[in-house]
Amino acid sequence: CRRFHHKVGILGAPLSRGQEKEGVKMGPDALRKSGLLTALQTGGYNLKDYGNLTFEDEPKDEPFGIVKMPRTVGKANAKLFEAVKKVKADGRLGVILGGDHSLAIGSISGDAACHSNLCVVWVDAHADINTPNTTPSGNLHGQPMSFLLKELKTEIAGVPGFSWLEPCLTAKDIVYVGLRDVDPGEKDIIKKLGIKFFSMTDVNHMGIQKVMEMINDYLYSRVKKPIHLSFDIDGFDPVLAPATGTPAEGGLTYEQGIFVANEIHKTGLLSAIDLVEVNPSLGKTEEEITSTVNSGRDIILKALGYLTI
Ligand code: 5AB
Ligand code: MN
Ligand code: MN
Ligand code: MN
Repeated sequence: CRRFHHKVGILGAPLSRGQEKEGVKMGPDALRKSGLLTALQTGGYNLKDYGNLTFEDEPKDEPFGIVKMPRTVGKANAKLFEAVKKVKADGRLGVILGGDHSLAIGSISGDAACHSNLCVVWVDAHADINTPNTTPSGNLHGQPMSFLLKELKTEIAGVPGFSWLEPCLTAKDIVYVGLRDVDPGEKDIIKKLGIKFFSMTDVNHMGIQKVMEMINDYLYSRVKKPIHLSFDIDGFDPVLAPATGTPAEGGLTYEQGIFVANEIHKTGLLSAIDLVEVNPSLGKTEEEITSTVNSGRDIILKALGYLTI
């Protein structure tokens, strides 16, 4: 595992059972068709396309409490975990195209298997830190963070499909950007664990530049740590990225999102990026789909330093 590389590995992860809307499994191909790979090739990146993983529904996948499709989501994440480990073992920066955000369980675990000191920047309208006990919806795309945190290990004990998983992060390794739709149970957890976050209110008050400076100081300025960027497209404002399952008003502008990605590129520490929750079938017009997909594509390109001088 090397820290600095312009070797990139693209991996499609059309997970969809972490939520209930049709179409999010088309995310990877929509991002591919946006010209992502050709841009990187012309940009001189050493690119390897690992293709799209395939996932199957587990038979008789009864809910665990109210948690839906646990075995299906667990097994898909185990597969993704192995695939991301392989990309990292090949010495490549991982680009994981989603798919719903439950894929962060496998993606971040796979990245952390290569980098024990991994830190995570999570850009999202939502905190995705519900536990099987606090989830209001039962959807696993609202819970990945609770499966990744060592502090919450007892909360996820016994969820079928996840016996392969060992939590790899601690609360101080993560920072949120863009929060604006956080459930009461999630607020309690964030407070109790002292997780660093910058809500949209914070972004609006201090500006995205100050936010990124503070993230830099907090996460990686003292000790250089590899960064996993988990970017939920609903971190963007729905005006820009409407084709997603759980849009929330008052999100990041295009320029703010691109600024975040560029700041992370500039650290030279990016290890992998997830681009999740793009759902082309939820665009009401062609323009809504294109705007959503191209915004996601541009985040990836900017995080990789494409066209950056
Ligand atoms: B996303 C909600 N908090 O748990 C829940 O899009 C929404 O990956 C989760 O951020 C949204 O169901 C999940 C109400
Ligand atoms: Mn979200
Ligand atoms: Mn999310
Ligand atoms: Mn570079």
